[in-house]
Amino acid sequence: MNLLEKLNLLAEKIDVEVKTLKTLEAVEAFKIKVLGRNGALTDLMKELRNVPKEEKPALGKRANEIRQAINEALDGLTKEIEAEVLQKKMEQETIDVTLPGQPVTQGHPHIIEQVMQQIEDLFLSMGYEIVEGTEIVSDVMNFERVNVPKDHPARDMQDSFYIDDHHLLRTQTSAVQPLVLEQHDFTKGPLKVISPGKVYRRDNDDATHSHQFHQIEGMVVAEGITMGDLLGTLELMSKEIFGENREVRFRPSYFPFTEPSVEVDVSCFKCGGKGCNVCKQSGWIEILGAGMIHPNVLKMSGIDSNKYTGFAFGTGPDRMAMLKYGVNDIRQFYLNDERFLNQFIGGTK
Ligand code: FA5
Ligand code: MG
Repeated sequence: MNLLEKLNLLAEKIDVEVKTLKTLEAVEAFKIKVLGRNGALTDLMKELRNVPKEEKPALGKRANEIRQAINEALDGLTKEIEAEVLQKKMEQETIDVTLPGQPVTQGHPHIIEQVMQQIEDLFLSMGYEIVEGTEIVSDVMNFERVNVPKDHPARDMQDSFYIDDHHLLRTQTSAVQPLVLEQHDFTKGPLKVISPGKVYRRDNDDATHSHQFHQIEGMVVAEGITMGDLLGTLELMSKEIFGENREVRFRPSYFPFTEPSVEVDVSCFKCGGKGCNVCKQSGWIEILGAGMIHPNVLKMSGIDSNKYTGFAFGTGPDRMAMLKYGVNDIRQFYLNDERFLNQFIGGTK
């Protein structure tokens, strides 16, 4: 077989083989097999050296035609395969707008936050201001300035987390009282303030006690404020949170910073007053302490206690949320179990 015949035979074989190539990898491999350094066509070109001079131009031309035809065929094939790959990818990735979307989880305020907001709204509507205190306070503000000196036995009721000898995590929002009292300008009108926030105690956790909980302090100071104002205010708040029909009782109590003092209890939601493990068999759950601000507290903040009187209260929103929603263990609020929390998405009203 002469070289021209060999070239033509190769061209025919290539025509057939090109049609079987299906992937970019196969195209590339085929190109090397034919046009590479030891490729089939390259090998035939080497034989050109041995043919008579006058035959060389025609054979060279034929060889070049074949090479060009192969290149064109393979380029075209490459484009076709690439287009097919793209098409497949687009088909696979098309968005089906009729499929249901990914659900978006929407958060909601924690149940205690909801109760606190409800209390805040009530007092804002009555013209109270909201002030924020800090959670780390001095021993002076948490205790001494509210009439609880160093050796006072009342300190035992509020065992505390100390940070150093003089600072602690506040055990009560009453720690804001001295600051609020000393800053108020009575020529501008009465003092009416609430102060919500977290407080901390070394209490042993049980169904109604947590080592971290919330309080909302309330204070009203002006000329002529009486115990009647306090009781009316507390009754209003209880009705707002628990409705008209829940039983609420006032019980005489003791706080070093109020005189006289009261505590407010709400009938236990679980036993209805008979006594059970939630209410410690008493039938009642305490929600707040309150009283008429002790003259010593006013005096220590530079207020004339003969001219001005006032009341203060410290409510526990955690306990209120328990009572309002029948939650039988305060620790549920702090476990962050969504199954529990998601029961209260609806709001408090
Ligand atoms: C006080 O903390 C006083 N500062 C309240 C006060 C303010 C009295 C102003 C007079 C004038 P007491 O320790 O009783 O008082 O706590 C108040 C309320 O906080 C309780 O009625 C209860 O609702 C809540 N509370 C107390 N300890 C805990 C606790 N460990 N876990 C959850 N709630 C608590
Ligand atoms: Mg108490």
